[in-house]
Amino acid sequence: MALAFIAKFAIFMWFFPVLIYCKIQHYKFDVEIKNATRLCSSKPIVTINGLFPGPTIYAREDDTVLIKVVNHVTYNMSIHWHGIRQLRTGWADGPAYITQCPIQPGQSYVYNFTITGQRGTLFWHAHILWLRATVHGALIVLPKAGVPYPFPAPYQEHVVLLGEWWKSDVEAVIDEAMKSGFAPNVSDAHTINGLSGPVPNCMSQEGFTLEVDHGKTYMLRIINAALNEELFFKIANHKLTVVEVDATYVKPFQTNTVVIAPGQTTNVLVNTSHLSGKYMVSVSPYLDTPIAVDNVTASATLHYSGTPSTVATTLTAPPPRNATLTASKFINSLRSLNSQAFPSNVPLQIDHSLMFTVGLGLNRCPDCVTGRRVVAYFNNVTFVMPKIDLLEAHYYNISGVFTDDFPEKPPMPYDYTGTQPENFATTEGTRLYRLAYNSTVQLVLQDTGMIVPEDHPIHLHGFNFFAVGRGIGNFDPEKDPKKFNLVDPVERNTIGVPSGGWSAIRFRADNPGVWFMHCHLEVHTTWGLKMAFVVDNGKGPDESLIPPPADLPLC
Ligand SMILES: *[C@@H]1O[C@H](CO)[C@@H](O)[C@H](O)[C@H]1NC(C)=O
Ligand SMILES: *[C@@H]1O[C@H](CO)[C@@H](O)[C@H](O)[C@H]1NC(C)=O
Ligand SMILES: *[C@@H]1O[C@H](CO)[C@@H](O)[C@H](O)[C@H]1NC(C)=O
Ligand SMILES: *[C@@H]1O[C@H](CO)[C@@H](O)[C@H](O)[C@H]1NC(C)=O
Ligand SMILES: *[C@@H]1O[C@H](CO)[C@@H](O)[C@H](O)[C@H]1NC(C)=O
Ligand SMILES: *[C@@H]1O[C@H](CO)[C@@H](O)[C@H](O)[C@H]1NC(C)=O
Ligand SMILES: *[C@@H]1O[C@H](CO)[C@@H](O)[C@H](O)[C@H]1NC(C)=O
Ligand SMILES: *[C@@H]1O[C@H](CO)[C@@H](O)[C@H](O)[C@H]1NC(C)=O
Ligand SMILES: *[C@@H]1O[C@H](CO)[C@@H](O)[C@H](O)[C@H]1NC(C)=O
Ligand SMILES: *[C@@H]1O[C@H](CO)[C@@H](O)[C@H](O)[C@H]1NC(C)=O
Ligand SMILES: [Cu+2]
Repeated sequence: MALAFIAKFAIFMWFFPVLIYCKIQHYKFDVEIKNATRLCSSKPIVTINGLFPGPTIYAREDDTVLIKVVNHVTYNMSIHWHGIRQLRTGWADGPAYITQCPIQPGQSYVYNFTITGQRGTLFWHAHILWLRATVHGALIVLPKAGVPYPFPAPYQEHVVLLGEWWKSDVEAVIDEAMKSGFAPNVSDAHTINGLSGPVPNCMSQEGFTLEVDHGKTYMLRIINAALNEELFFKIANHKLTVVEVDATYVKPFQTNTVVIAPGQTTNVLVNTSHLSGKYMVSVSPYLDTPIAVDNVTASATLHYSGTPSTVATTLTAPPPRNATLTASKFINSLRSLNSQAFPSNVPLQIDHSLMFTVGLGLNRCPDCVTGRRVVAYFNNVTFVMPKIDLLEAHYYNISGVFTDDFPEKPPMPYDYTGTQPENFATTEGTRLYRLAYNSTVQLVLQDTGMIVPEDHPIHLHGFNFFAVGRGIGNFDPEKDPKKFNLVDPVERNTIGVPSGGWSAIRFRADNPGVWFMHCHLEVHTTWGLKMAFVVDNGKGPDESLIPPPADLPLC
């Protein structure tokens, strides 16, 4: 794996000059079953081009990317280009039944999008069933040719993809949970670039090795592609300088520990200031409420060139799973660059002031083992997936697929983080919230204690947003907005709503289409923690959704 990784990197360096001149990047993704053999368990997995993790996509800002996805497996497939804004090209966004019907077995679809106004580390992943467990890879957007990073150029860059591994088939795991009505099994191991390192009760003990030279600066593009777990990332005896999250630059700051939720990316600079040695890289879960977690630490090695492999690795102790202060300190350190070249255009006038509760509930389920099933909601609405995609329903005015009456406030206000209502039931529906083109939104996401408070990483498609505020307890509409950061709030596409607390975001609806918003813990998405915004076309020439491509899959 290490060799394959280095080889891929070498290929990238080799093709680097090509990228400078090509405005169109072509990729072919063959969806195939491959037998994974170098991991915790050997089993057939769904892959792209037989690789786990999948291939890295490289492009530059302003490039058009064409990816032909050919489905050779028996599962339906769709792929999401996570964090790509897809300006007017919602047809290429990827979530199944939201912006497209699935690519069915034997079919293909060309994702066609142009990367505008973005550069940095993103990733791609399957957006159907639980297939993203193994169907994911990095998507690197380099700055325009000749445009430097707003920090000293690193000597080398490396992708560090974090994931979760189940010994069982992931679809069997979620199917079993849906039948029982309760939580699915947690994973058996975490992975760093597809390898777990030594893990109890696992077949492979192999770990990823990053070869480094002394006295250089390396940039690590860390991506959390795990299904259900927020993660801590550390390197023994090395400080990390954070320079970017979710493909937006941040004011650099130093930390020992990165916290990263599923759906988030973080670029860090690492100085190889030691003369030699082997240093442990640890990846461990962050979950600060008493529910089951895969508590197995994944490890990789930072290996200084010339250090004999017999030398003992310098270890690091991962933070405890409930290290809330470590996580909060990291999150509170994030500030957007807000420079002349990269201004923070935070909306100051708000057209839609929204508040959504985020949490879990319990509904009747005659077919489930106990007659009940855990569900999840925004504003007490458990989202029901439609039979055809919402974007086509919107574009072709097909009635009966969705309504646009998603509640702008919780239907029944109560002490969200205090005593919970006795009734944990939710309503079920396919309800969207409608926005006029270029209108502005403030959205307060309020966690509830229903069943259990929990940190929810909420991901919005089609936009970046500014994280203007965050707090513990119930949001106070009088006091809390006074403390909002409207100057240099971090800009991102996935935000953690702290357990028993709230996060406030702002964005401008300058992208027509239907845009999914959901928890990036896959189990919560499955349970219904999802909704969508429908953004109408504007009046100007470049303010309308483009027509659907001819090969858009049919339902
Ligand atoms: C996958 O690998 C395992 C262990 O090496 C082997 O037992 C199994 O037959 C293989 N399956 C396939 C489909 O190749
Ligand atoms: C990609 O989409 C653009 C419109 O956004 C269109 O002009 C172009 O022909 C498409 N390319 C392919 C190969 O389909
Ligand atoms: C889930 O875990 C239970 C208990 O360890 C085990 O019996 C069951 O087979 C697991 N389910 C799957 C799908 O692996
Ligand atoms: C890493 O090295 C660069 C260049 O020597 C220096 O500017 C920077 O402060 C160093 N960072 C850390 C975390 O030591
Ligand atoms: C992980 O969880 C298992 C069972 O839940 C427990 O037995 C074990 O001690 C835990 N390990 C660590 C390192 O916390
Ligand atoms: C974290 O969990 C440990 C072990 O369960 C406990 O001793 C400690 O008090 C907890 N720390 C916090 C900050 O909750
Ligand atoms: C859908 O309805 C809108 C507004 O009524 C109209 O402008 C548009 O042409 C209709 N589209 C189709 C495909 O019928
Ligand atoms: C959610 O909706 C259900 C079904 O209408 C209702 O019984 C319940 O009281 C509502 N709960 C809240 C917190 O709004
Ligand atoms: C969007 O609204 C802002 C603020 O009102 C305005 O400055 C801008 O020109 C508008 N953009 C478009 C494309 O209409
Ligand atoms: C695949 O998607 C199509 C279109 O929505 C659907 O009819 C079919 O049942 C799906 N197949 C499977 C195996 O889920
Ligand atoms: Cu969640």
